[in-house]
Amino acid sequence: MAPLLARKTWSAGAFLALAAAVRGASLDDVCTPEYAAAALPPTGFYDYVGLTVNADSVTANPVTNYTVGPTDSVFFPAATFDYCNVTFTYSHTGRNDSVLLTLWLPTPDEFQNRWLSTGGGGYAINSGTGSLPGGVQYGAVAGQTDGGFGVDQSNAIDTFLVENGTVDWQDVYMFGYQAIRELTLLGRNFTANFFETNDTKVYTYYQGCSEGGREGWSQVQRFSDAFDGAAIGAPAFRFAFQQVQHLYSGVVEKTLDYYPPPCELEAIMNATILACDGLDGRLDGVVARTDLCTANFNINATLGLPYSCAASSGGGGFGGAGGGATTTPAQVGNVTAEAIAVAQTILDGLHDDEGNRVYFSYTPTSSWDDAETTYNADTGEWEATVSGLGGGFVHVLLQLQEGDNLASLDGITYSTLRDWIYQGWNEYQDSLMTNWPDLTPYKGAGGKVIHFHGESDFSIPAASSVRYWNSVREVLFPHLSYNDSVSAINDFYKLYLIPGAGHCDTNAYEPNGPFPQTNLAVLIDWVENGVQPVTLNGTVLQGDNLGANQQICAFPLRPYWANNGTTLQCQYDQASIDSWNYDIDAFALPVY
Ligand SMILES: *[C@@H]1O[C@H](CO)[C@@H](O)[C@H](O)[C@H]1NC(C)=O
Ligand SMILES: *[C@@H]1O[C@H](CO)[C@@H](O)[C@H](O)[C@H]1NC(C)=O
Ligand SMILES: *[C@@H]1O[C@H](CO)[C@@H](O)[C@H](O)[C@H]1NC(C)=O
Ligand SMILES: *[C@@H]1O[C@H](CO)[C@@H](O)[C@H](O)[C@H]1NC(C)=O
Ligand SMILES: *[C@@H]1O[C@H](CO)[C@@H](O)[C@H](O)[C@H]1NC(C)=O
Ligand SMILES: *[C@@H]1O[C@H](CO)[C@@H](O)[C@H](O)[C@H]1NC(C)=O
Ligand SMILES: *[C@@H]1O[C@H](CO)[C@@H](O)[C@H](O)[C@H]1NC(C)=O
Ligand SMILES: *[C@@H]1O[C@H](CO)[C@@H](O)[C@H](O)[C@H]1NC(C)=O
Ligand SMILES: *[C@@H]1O[C@H](CO)[C@@H](O)[C@H](O)[C@H]1NC(C)=O
Ligand SMILES: *[C@@H]1O[C@H](CO)[C@@H](O)[C@H](O)[C@H]1NC(C)=O
Ligand SMILES: *[C@@H]1O[C@H](CO)[C@@H](O)[C@H](O)[C@H]1NC(C)=O
Ligand SMILES: *[C@@H]1O[C@H](CO)[C@@H](O)[C@H](O)[C@H]1NC(C)=O
Ligand SMILES: [Ca+2]
Repeated sequence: MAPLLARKTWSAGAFLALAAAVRGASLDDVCTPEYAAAALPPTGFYDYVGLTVNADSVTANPVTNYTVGPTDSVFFPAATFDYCNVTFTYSHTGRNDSVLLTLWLPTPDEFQNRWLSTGGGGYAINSGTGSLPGGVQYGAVAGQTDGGFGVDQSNAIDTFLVENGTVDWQDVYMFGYQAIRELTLLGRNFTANFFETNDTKVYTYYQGCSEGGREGWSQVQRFSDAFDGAAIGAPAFRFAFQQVQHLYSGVVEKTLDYYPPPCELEAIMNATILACDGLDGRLDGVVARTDLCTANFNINATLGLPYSCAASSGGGGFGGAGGGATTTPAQVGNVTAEAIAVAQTILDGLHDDEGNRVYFSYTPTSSWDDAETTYNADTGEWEATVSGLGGGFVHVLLQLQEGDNLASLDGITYSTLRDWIYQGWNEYQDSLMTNWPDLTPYKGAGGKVIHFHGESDFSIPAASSVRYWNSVREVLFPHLSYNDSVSAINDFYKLYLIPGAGHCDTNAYEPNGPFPQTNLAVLIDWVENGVQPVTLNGTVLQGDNLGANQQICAFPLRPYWANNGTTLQCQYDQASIDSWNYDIDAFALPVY
C-alpha cells in the first residue's frame, strides 16, 4: 500500500479513487491542494530529518501551455508543457521558522520518475522559478526553496546577521547547504508519494550555476545520496577567495591610481579576442584557447589603440556603485600605458604585498566587470567601484556590520585582501567555502557530476573550476599516474571549459561559441543509461550560426580546430594543462 494512503485526512473514498488511477489521471484530477497535501512525507520522516511540514500551507494549481522559447534559457531547450504548481512550508522541529518550497510537477502521463533540485545566483537561494522548466520538460518534478529567507530569498546576505556583531548561524548554514538538502529530501519523498512510484527508484538530479553551482557542490561534498547526477556550472565555491577577489580589480586601480573608462578596457578585450581568435585553428570570433592567448598575446600591443563609446543616458539602469542613474559621457581616446598596467596587474592575479600569490584571475578574453569604473558627474572623473559581491562579504560576514557593501576601498592593500580571504576561509570553512575535495561517498554511491565553466567567465575565474577538479583528482587518486587519474575521475566527474562563454551565459563578444543547453538530457543519459559523455553537447544560441551544434572537449583535453578550422580535435597539450595550475604560496595550508 502506498504510504500516502495511511496519512490521508479526508474522504477516503474520493482519495482512493484518485490514487489508484494517478498514472492515468489528468492534471486537473491530481493538481489540488487536497491531493498534494496527502502526498506530504509521513510523520516518521520528519522525526528523522527534524522537519515539520505545515499541511495547512499546501497550495496547488494547474498551469497549462507554459512555453520556453529556443533562446529563453541557456540551461534548457525550447518546450511547451503543462504543470502543477505546488507550494508548501515546513519548519525545523523545535524552531518557529518557516521555509517555503515551490515544486513544479509534470502531468501524470509525462512524469518519468525524476526529481530535480535547483539553486540560485549571487546571494539568491533560488532563481525565481527560472530554473524549474528545465526539470519539468524532462519528466522531473522540479523544486526550489526560499531557504526560510522570505522576502530576502533573492538576497540572503540580508539575513546573515541578527544585529551588528551577531551572526545568524541558522541562516548562514541554511544558505551554505542545509536548505538545498532539505529541499531534496522533502521534494523527492513528496514526488514518490504524489506519483505512487512505490518501489521504483526516483532519480534525483541537480542543476545550478554560479551560487547555484556552489549549492550543488555543497551537497555532492557532504551527502552520498545527494543526487544521482548533478549539472553544475561555474560554481561560486572557495567562497572566501571567490568573493574577496571581486575587490581585487578596484584595489589595483587604487594602487596604480588609474581609473580606466570602461570603454578603454573593452577596447583592450576586443583587441585581445581579435588577436587570439585564430590561435585555436579557426577564425570564428571565439577564443577557444585562452591559454594560447595568454602565452602569445602581449596586451602592450594595444598601446595607442583608438577607442570610442557613445554617451549613455543610463536609460536602463539605476544602481552602480554610487547608487544613482548610470549616465556616462562619451568615452573617446587611445589606450594608455596606465590602462594596460591596470589590466596586466589584474590578469596576473592577486599577490600580497610581499609578492606571494594569493589567487588567480580571469582569462584575458573576459570582460572587465570587476574593473568597471563608475563615473562621478560632480568631479567629471571615473572612480573605482566597490564590488557588492566582494564588499558585501567583507562588510557583513567578516566585519559583522549590517548593510550591503564596504563604503570604499580606501586604505585597502593587496595584503588586506589576503587577510580577509584567510579570515573568511577560517570562519566559514564548514558553511560557505564549499571546496571539500574528498568525494569518496558520492562517488561510492554512484553519483555523477557534469561540471562546466565558461572560458571567458568574468565573474568566477575558469581556473577556479580547474583547480577544484585537480584537487579532487589528486585527493582521490594519489597513487595513479596522471592519465590514469584522469580516466578514473572521468568515470564519475567530468569538467568542461566552454569556449567563448561568459558567466553562466553566452557571451555577446564571442557570439559563435557553444553553450551546453542540453546538459540535463546528457546527464540523464549518463545516470539512467550508463552513457558517459565524451565531448559535451553544445549549441550556438545567438548570432549567424544560431542553432548550430558544437561539441565541447573534456578537460584536460583542449580544443583545436584542425584542417583549416573544419575539424574539432580534443588534444592532450601538456603546456596547456600546466597553464591552469597556480602555486598559491601566500598561505601555509593547501588551497583545494
Ligand atoms: C503503486 O501502488 C499503488 C497502490 O497499490 C498502485 O495503485 C499503483 O499502480 C502503483 N504504482 C506503480 C507505479 O506501480
Ligand atoms: C519517504 O519517507 C518515508 C518515511 O521515512 C520512507 O519510508 C520512504 O521510503 C521515503 N520515500 C522516499 C522516496 O524518499
Ligand atoms: C494549449 O495549446 C494548444 C496548442 O496551441 C491548444 O490546442 C490548447 O487548446 C491549449 N490549451 C489551453 C488550455 O490553452
Ligand atoms: C504558484 O503558486 C503560488 C502560491 O499559491 C502562487 O503565488 C503563484 O502565483 C503560482 N504560480 C502560477 C504560475 O500559478
Ligand atoms: C511562533 O510564531 C507565531 C507567529 O509567528 C507565534 O504566534 C508563536 O507564539 C510562536 N511560537 C513560539 C513557540 O515561539
Ligand atoms: C567591442 O566589440 C563589440 C562587438 O563584439 C562592439 O559592440 C563594441 O563597440 C566594441 N568596443 C570597443 C570599445 O571597441
Ligand atoms: C609592457 O610594457 C611595460 C611598460 O613599458 C613593461 O614594463 C612591461 O614589461 C611590458 N610587458 C610585457 C609583457 O612585455
Ligand atoms: C589617438 O592616436 C591617433 C594616432 O594613432 C591620433 O591621431 C589621435 O589624435 C589620438 N587620439 C586621442 C584622443 O588622443
Ligand atoms: C549597524 O552597523 C551599521 C554599519 O556600520 C550602522 O550603520 C548601523 O547604525 C548599526 N546598527 C545598529 C542598530 O547599531
Ligand atoms: C596521456 O594521454 C594522452 C592522450 O590523452 C597521451 O597523448 C599522452 O601521451 C599520455 N601520457 C602518458 C605519460 O602516457
Ligand atoms: C545536442 O544538441 C542538439 C542541438 O545542438 C540537440 O538537437 C540534441 O538533441 C542534443 N543531444 C542531446 C543528447 O541532448
Ligand atoms: C581556410 O578557411 C578560410 C575561411 O575560414 C578560407 O578563406 C580559406 O580559403 C581556407 N583555406 C584553404 C586552403 O582551404
Ligand atoms: Ca577561434
